[in-house]
Amino acid sequence: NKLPMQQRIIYWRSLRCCHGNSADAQSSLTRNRHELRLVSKESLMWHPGHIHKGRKRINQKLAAVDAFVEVHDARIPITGRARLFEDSRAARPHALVLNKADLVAPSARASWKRFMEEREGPSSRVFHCSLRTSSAELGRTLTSLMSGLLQLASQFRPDKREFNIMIAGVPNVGKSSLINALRTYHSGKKAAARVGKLAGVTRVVGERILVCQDPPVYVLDSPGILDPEFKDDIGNMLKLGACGCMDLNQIDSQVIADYLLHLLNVRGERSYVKLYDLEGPVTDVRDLLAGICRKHRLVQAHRNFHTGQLVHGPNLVAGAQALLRHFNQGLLGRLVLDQLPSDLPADPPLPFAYSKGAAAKLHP
Ligand SMILES: Nc1nc2c(ncn2[C@@H]2O[C@H](COP(=O)(O)OP(=O)(O)OP(=O)(O)O)[C@@H](O)[C@H]2O)c(=O)[nH]1
Ligand SMILES: [Mg+2]
Repeated sequence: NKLPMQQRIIYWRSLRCCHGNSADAQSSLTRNRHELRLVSKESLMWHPGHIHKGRKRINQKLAAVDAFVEVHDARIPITGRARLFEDSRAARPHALVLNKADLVAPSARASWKRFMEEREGPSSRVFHCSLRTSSAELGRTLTSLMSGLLQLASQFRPDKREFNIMIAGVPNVGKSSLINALRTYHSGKKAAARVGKLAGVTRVVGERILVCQDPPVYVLDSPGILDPEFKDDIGNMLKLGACGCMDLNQIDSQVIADYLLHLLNVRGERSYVKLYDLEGPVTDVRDLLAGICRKHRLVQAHRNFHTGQLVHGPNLVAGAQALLRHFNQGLLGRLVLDQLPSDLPADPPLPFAYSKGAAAKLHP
C-alpha cells in the first residue's frame, strides 16, 4: 500500500509537548504525572501454573546440588528476587549473576556491585554479565564465575569429583542463555537449553546439562520463578514488567509503558524524543504511543457503528509493546530501575496505585 500513512489515519491525538530542557520543563514533566493512575491488580497479573510447579521442583532438587547460581536482571538488582533462593544461598556456595549488564550504563555497575556484595555477604560472589558482549569479555566473566564457584564448592565438599549447579531466577533474565554460553565456552558443544524473547520459555526443571568436561560440571536449568507476594507491591510489578520478566502478551502493556515514560522523564532520559520523531518530551503516555504508532506505522481499523465506515487509528497496544521492546534493546537509555539507598534525590513516589485508599495515602 503506497498511500502515505497520514492519509490513511483519520484520527490522531495532537501531541501535547513540553518543549526545551529547562528546569521548568523538567519539573512540569514530573509534576504533571502527580495525578494518580489507578491500576487494577488483574491488569498486571501473570503467575502461570508452571511457576508454582517450578518452585516445588526447584526445592526438591536443591538438596542434591553443590552450588547455586541466581541469575537476575542487572537493571533491578533488588526488585523481584524470590525469597525461595535466600535459603539456598545460605546453605551452599552461591553466586549472583546480574545479567543483561549491557543494558546498564558502565558507570553504574561498580557502585551496584559493591552494594550487592555487601548485601549478599561473604559466602556469595556477585558478577555483572552480558551475553551481548565481545567473546573475550564474556570468556573472562564465565571463567571467573566457574572458577569462583568450583573453588567454593570443593571447599564445601572436598571429596567431590563432579559438580552439579542449579541455575535459577525470575523469568526471562537469561538463565538458559547463560547455560548455553557456559556449555559452548567450556566444552565447545552446541546450545542445549531453549531460549526465547518472552518470559516463560523454560517450563520445567529439565535434565542436567553438561557444561564442562574437566572437571565434569552439570547444570540444571529451571523455569523463572516469581514469589506469590510479588503482586503486593505495584512498584515491583511495574519494574518486572518493564524488564520483560512477565509475559507482555498477558499483561496490560500500556500501564507498563506509562510507568516507563514516567521513569524516563523523572531520570531526565529523553532519547525517546529523537527515536520517535516527537516535537519534545511528553507526559501523557497516549501521546508517546501515538508518536510510536505514527513512526512505525502501527495502525488498526475498526468499523464505525453508525456509518459502517472503516476508521483507521493508532494501535496503542502495539505501540506500547514496541516501546517495551525498544527499552529492552537498550534504545531508550541504559537505566537501573532500582535506586541505591545513597542515591539522592530519590525518584518521586510512583503516580500509580491499586485503590482509592492507596491513592489517598500517596497524595493526601
Ligand atoms: N540484552 C541482553 N539480552 C540477553 C542477555 N542474555 C539473554 N538475553 C536475552 O533475554 C531473553 C531471555 O533469555 P532466556 O535465556 O530465554 O531467559 P530465561 O531466564 O531462561 O527465561 P525463562 O526460561 O522464560 O525464565 C532472550 O531474548 C535472550 O536473547 C544479555 O546479556 N543481554
Ligand atoms: Mg529459560
